[in-house]
This record gives sequence, C-alpha cells and structure tokens, in this order.
Amino acid sequence: AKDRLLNIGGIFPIGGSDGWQGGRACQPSAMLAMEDVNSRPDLLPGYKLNLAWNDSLCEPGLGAAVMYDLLYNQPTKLMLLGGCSTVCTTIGEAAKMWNLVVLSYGSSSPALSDRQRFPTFFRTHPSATVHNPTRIKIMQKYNWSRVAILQQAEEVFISTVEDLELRCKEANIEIVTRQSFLTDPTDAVRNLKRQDARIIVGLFYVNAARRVLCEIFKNKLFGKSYVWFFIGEGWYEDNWFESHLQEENLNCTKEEMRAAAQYHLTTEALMWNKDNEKTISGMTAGDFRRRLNQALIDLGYENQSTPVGYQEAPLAYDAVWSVALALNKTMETLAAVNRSIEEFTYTNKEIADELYKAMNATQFLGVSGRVAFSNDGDRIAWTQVEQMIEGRYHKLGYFDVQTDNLTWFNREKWIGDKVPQDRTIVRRQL
Ligand code: ABU
Repeated sequence: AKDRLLNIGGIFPIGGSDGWQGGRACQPSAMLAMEDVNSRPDLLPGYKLNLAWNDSLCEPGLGAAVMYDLLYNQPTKLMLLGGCSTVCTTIGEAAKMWNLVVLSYGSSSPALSDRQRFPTFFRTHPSATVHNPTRIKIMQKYNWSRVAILQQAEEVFISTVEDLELRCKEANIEIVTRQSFLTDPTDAVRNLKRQDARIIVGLFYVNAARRVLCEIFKNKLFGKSYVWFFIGEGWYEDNWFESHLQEENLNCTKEEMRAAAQYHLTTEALMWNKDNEKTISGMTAGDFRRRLNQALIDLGYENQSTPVGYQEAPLAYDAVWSVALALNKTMETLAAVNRSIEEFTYTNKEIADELYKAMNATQFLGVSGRVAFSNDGDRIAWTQVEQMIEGRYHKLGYFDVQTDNLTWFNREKWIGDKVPQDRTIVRRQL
C-alpha cells in the first residue's frame, strides 16, 4: 500500500492579469498527472506523491514568498514545480541554496538556460529561442533581409531578442530598428513607422499585444506592405486580439483589431504529441485532451473554452511524470546503498546530487512528445508556423531545427497574392 508521502511543492500563476496566467490549465493538468502517477503500483512503491501548491499571479515577488512558505513549512519538499518566466528566474536562482531541483512546465526565458546561474533548473517547456531559427527560416524563404523588432522590456523577451540578433547577423539579415516599451507601445510603434519597418518581429505578453495591435491599426502598420511575427497561441488565449477590449480601455473596435491582425504569422513550439501513439501513462495525446477538457468543465470552464495555459497543459502533465520518474530512480539508487529518500533535507547535497542526476537522465514518451533534457536542462522541440486568416489561425508548416527541415503546406495568404517586401521598391522612370 502507498501509505507514506513524498512531498513536492508547486507554484502556479493563476490570478492577476499581467504576464502569463497559465496555471489556470496547467494546475488541473498537473493534478491529473498526480492521480495517474499515484495509481501506478510500480512507481514510487509504498509512497504517494503529494503536491502542496499556491498561486504566484506570475509576479516574481509573490512567487518568492510562495516558495519561502513552501520551504519554511513542514514537510520537506523534494522538488519544486514552477511556471512563468519571471517567477522561475527568481525561484530557479534561489533553489540551489536549498539543494532543490526546480522543474518548470511553463517558462520560456532563454536566460534560464544559464547553468551557472540556475544550476538545478530543468524545464519541460522549450526556451523561447526555439522560435528564432524558425523565424530566420521563414525570412529566408521569403527573401526578407531587412527586419525590425518590437519588444516589451521583460527579461524573457530581451534575452530572446539577443539570441535573434546573433542569428540574424549570421544569416546576413539586417535589423533596421529594435524598439522597446514597458507598458505603453505608442511611441515604439510610431518609431517603427518612421523607420519604414515592413517585416516586424513582435515579442510581448498578451495585454501588451492588444495595445500594440491597436497602435498598429492607428498607425496603419498593417495591410499589403507589412508582415508581423507574433508569438503563438500558447502565449495568448483564443481570440486574444478581439477580447478584453473594454476592460483594458482599448481605443479600438473588434473590427479594427481584426483588420490589424489579418495575415500575421506566429511561431510556437509544439507542445502536444503530434502522433496518436500511447504514451507513458497509457494515454494518447487525444485521450489526455478529453480528460483535461472534462477536468476543466468540472472546474467551471465552459465547454470548448480554453483557459490560459491550455497549450502548455501537456508540459505540466509531463513535468509531474518527470518528477515521479526521477524520484523513483533516486529511490532505487539510494536503496542499493541502504539509504532512503526520506533522509533528504535541504542541506543534504549527496541526495540532492542523486535527484539532479536522475532528472538529467529522465527520458520518456509523454503527452507533449518525447521528453528529455539537454545539459542546460532545456527541452528540445519542433516548432509550428501559423497565419491569421479571417480571424482564425491556419497551420502553415513545421520546422525541426535539429535536422533543419521545414515542412510547408503552401497555405499562406497575402493581399493580392503578393508577398509583402522588406523595403520600398523604388522604380526608375525610363
Ligand atoms: N508559453 C508560456 C510561457 C510563459 C513564460 O515564459 O512566462
């Protein structure tokens, strides 16, 4: 019987309105995984995994307070789960003081791949830099060698842009301007217009994205001469561009927002296993989707509505499995030398090292695809490219960076069937 507890802590961004509130779907998803892991007699024999968790609102200060609360209160936690880049930056850096592995189901900041700064950090969520080779591939496909960048001044976007700049340089793509804003993008968007930017990569959280889109409309930075790259649906809820307009005091109508959003491109990491094969839990990704949908309905979400974090829900499900497998492996290693995982304390470096090694070696087929971690604790993933056509996203293709293979469906649409150019073409009169 599973009559003893193995305790882990969880930090989920649920409430609040700034940043990524992905805990709304990721927390229920993690709870499904807890059920499944605990119903397996061959996993953690004699033990039940227990998750104590709280809401960080995706605010680093509150995230740190939640972490201290979890760590200063009994029982001892063996690992932490976390989501939202700004929170994970804080807890990922602090966790080494407690010899704790942090596994993130929802953080994309490239800064988190720094092993010096975050020596015990792993993630099932791919780093945002996985989008950059895809963006470059698309720019090359359309012969765009002059691009601009608009970013919100948040660490996740700043480090993504640093990586993008390096890759653009290698690919001989000129960055005409890099504009940044904290909350109000009005001047930044105006500057893009002034610099005659045509192909623009935009990196911002969803509320800022709505403000940007409204400014794009007002400055007429959309239509046949412009292409915007936004981050994918995983970051933004369905219909993000036409919802919350009144609540956020946006001075644009739904129709205007829809017009400005027409034909933009998005890149996103694949977070759902694309093949309908059975995964470690015995479920296919489709089976998981049905269970998650039911769990969300039971929580009061309307049928068919997808709360923030729905895209990343498989990453949270697989994160719990990764924890369980790593703990299981550590228990076996310790049992071989007559020791027990229950001896773990925040000063026990020896067991902490075993937990780290076990997580580093974890590999399995999950509902999010093949789960494995690089030496930096990162997840490798495929990306997909979509385009907004008449208010709906359409899949244009997939990119596998490891093999440099772009699968393209030729479904893209442009005004007058003409691909927008990256600069004004000056025709000489003869
Ligand atoms: N896909 C959501 C990532 C959220 C974050 O990095 O904060």
